[in-house]
Amino acid sequence: MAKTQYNADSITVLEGLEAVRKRPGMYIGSVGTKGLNHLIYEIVDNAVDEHLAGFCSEIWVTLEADGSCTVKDSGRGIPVEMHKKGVSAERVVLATLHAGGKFDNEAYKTSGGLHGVGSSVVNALSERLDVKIYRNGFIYHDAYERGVPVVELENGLLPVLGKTKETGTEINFLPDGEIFEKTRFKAEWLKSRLHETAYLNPKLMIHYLNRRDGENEQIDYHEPDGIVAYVRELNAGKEAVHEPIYYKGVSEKIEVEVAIQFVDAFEENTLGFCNNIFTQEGGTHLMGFKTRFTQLINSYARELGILKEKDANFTGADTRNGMTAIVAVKHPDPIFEGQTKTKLASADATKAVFSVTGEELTRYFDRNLEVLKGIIGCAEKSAKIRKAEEKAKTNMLSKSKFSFDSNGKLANCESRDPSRCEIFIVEGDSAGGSAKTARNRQFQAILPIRGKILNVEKASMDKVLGNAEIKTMINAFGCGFSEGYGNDFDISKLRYDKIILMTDADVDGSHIDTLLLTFLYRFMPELIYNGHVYIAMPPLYKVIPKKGQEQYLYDDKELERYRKNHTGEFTLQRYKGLGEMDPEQLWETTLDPERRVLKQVEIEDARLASEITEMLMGSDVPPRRQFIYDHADEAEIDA
Ligand code: 0RA
Repeated sequence: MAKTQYNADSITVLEGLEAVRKRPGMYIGSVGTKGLNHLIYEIVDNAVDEHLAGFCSEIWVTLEADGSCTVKDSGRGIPVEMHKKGVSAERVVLATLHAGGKFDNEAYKTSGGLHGVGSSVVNALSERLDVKIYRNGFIYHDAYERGVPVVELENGLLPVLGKTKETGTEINFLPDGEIFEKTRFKAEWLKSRLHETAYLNPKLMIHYLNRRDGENEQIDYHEPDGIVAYVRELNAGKEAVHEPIYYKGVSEKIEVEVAIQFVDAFEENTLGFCNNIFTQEGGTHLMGFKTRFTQLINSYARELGILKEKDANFTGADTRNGMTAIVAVKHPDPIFEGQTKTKLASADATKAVFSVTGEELTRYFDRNLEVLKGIIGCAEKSAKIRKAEEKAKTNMLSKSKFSFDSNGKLANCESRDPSRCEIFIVEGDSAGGSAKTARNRQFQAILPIRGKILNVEKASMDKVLGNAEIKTMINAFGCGFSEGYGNDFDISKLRYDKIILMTDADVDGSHIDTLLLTFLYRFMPELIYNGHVYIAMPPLYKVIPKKGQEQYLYDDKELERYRKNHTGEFTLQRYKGLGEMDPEQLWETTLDPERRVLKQVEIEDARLASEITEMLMGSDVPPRRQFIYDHADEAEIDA
């Protein structure tokens, strides 16, 4: 009698999860490392929902030694009671695909993961998933394999493991190697995400524990100062113009919370969130904030006589020069759009943020005149530079618009079909020369660059645009560029499907990669987001055995493996740089699409990259090297 009854309902249940296994990308974005990490975020988001509903103060996230992940929370516990479908509600939560809101519960409307789905998706994509529920004084247990329950129910209800005074949910899951390309969670991304969650939920305590071999680490994320602390952290190490400004309010049933702090720098860093979700592509909430902020600064500047009657208004970008801001809204029923569904589209969010910002910032500036003057000072600086640079830009572009290669170094390819074309940015003239000989001129263009390119973080706009290397790249790519003050970028004009950085496998080469990536990130970020940027991986060694095949080895691990698996005598040739390879070798190892190894540059998210870029371009060298090395294994291999 204790046997599980598979009735019609449970069959549809299984079909529901099959859909997830068939098209995982639809539910978690991708089956790469990003999608893999997303599994953890789905469960954590559910726990955060419990927090938002007022029932959960702590979350424990553990990367286990066996490669699985455990997420435990002190919420109410997933309901275990009999559901109208005839089984424990837990089975309905974990084994049915929920279209949208969880359990028709109004309290849950302000929550939700990126794709609006829940734990059942994680269940479907896990080789195994084990759940313990602390509720009603008991610990209940259930388990699944690839979404299929493997625990027998008793009259439809879960078995009890024991008694408890606690409440909450504990889910341990192992991602399915049949679904994911790699099953190793990226700890750095997870930590960054958990920290962000802590900033956005100041009353929440998140315990992170890494038990994986050689990585043991334990961090508690608790940020009682919330987004004010977040802004401080983003600005750490920079010269602040004032103490952070904080305000919140409710309008149109939308909760609005904002923290702002200006620093003495020519950059803007405004991050938007809706219901705890980072809106990478921005949206209506930021629009409302920016519009009202610009209006306020302009009207105050006139009132104070800083802008005279004849003066033009500050532009929006002027008023945000040096700004770091977080705009977080809680929307009862948000609409997301955009390529990655991370752009808030709800029109009422514009109104709400506009109105709360107008009211609260006016109140603040009226009482803090010095802060206001400091912020207007940032706008004045920006306007001055903008005017000078607009001039420089017109001069520069009018000179070079139609000269395709301003210093004659580019060896372009013959094809004009961008989907086939590749451009190699090659370090050094000698490697550049070899590459020009070695390439397939049909579709491979070579652009040699000499030494270290300009550090765009430190240089002014006219200097950047005056730099020969950069000018040549902009002209060669053909898609223009975007920068704080204007946007001429048009990806549809891109002349090459792949932009491949080809530098020596040493620290100098990595430094050049970093400078090039910084340039691309700042001026043409879409190229990175859309996966057009690659790093070529030239081999480190060539082994020439007495008997048998010569072979290229791409890193020390491969060499180690080779030594283990080969007994005979062999000569080992170490390449110090690309320049040491003759054209034929260069073709075989680095240019030939059939044999080369490329890493696609993937930026997990713009924030992380921007932080790293700034950190890198600071004056101290050690973290810079560290990044370069760390970054090297981040990118996914595209052989
Ligand atoms: C459905 C309904 C309720 C809570 C949950 C699901 C829930 C899911 C997860 C996933 C991880 N931790 C979780 N905690 C709770 C409402 C519970 C109630 O009304 O008692």
